[in-house]
Amino acid sequence: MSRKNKTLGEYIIENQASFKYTSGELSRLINSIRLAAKVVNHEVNKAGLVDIIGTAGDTNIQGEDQQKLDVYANDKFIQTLTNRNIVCGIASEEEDDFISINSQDENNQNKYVVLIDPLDGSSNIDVNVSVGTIFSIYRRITPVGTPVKIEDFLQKGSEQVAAGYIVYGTSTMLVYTTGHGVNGFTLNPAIGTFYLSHPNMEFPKNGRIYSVNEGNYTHFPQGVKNYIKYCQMEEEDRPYTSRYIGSLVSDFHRNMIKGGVYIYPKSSKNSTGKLRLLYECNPMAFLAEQAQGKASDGFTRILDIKPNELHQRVPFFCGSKNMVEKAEEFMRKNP
Ligand code: P6P
Repeated sequence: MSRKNKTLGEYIIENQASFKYTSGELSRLINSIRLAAKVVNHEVNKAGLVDIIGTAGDTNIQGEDQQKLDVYANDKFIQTLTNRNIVCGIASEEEDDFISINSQDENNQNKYVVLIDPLDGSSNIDVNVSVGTIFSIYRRITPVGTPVKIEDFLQKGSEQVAAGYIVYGTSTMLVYTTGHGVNGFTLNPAIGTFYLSHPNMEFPKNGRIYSVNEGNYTHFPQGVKNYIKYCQMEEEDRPYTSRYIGSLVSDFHRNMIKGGVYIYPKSSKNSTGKLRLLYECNPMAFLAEQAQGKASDGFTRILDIKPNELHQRVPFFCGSKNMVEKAEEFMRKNP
């Protein structure tokens, strides 16, 4: 059991050896994400004070208004990862295509690519509700020293070497895994240091919280409707509590601590659901499984889905293992 109050830097050094095939590069990569998280956190926390709220005028590839903090967070993470010369490529939910980072340079020995959702839940920004950053890290599969290619980014989620999120909430936390469990670090803003506050985070096998946007109820598959009614029935440990923040990172984080299930299903409005496989579902699924939880599209394990394009969307059922499996049972009966 890791000692609490250890700093993130100390933790990374201590666990360096347990991470296979790294020459310290992954540690430097996590450290650069730590720096970007502190910079973005500073802006998120003062968003109400400066003219950084409001749409940046553009819309991203998802057709969503880009809030200025979206743009700022995207730029900061890309800039930090580029300046530290650690990765050979970056893909962002806010960018139409992936970005090569000097990968055409035959001397570029960097072997990791990073996929990010720089500010998830951004519609919550100007109502002062928590938002988050999600990141996902793979080793490139094309030869080092050659230009990075789309196949480096379209790997199955099971190939991730690390994944995590920053939640900018009542406190700012960085939660991540490198395949050896999930650990949470809380930022002390007074000194700008992350401390290990939540070692070995795990989803309770059961929970009594379900997170779904019930405003879309009439558009849901019958199996989801039946599962929601199951949650609401006066029976056994039910009815459950409905909690939906509109920010995946926040709902996921609460459910991991208290037990619960998050569902964003397909619907008659979104035939493949809303969440992005590469930038949201794969990293959160890796974390969920490392925290003894489960993540599927209602039928198939998320980490087994072979992506076919950067902005692919999938239905998402994620959280306490027994709750996800109960929801999957309803989906099998009424897909
Ligand atoms: P809706 C934010 O845009 C997001 O991707 C997740 O963070 C969040 O859970 C979901 O979409 C909210 O979507 O359609 O319920 O507003």
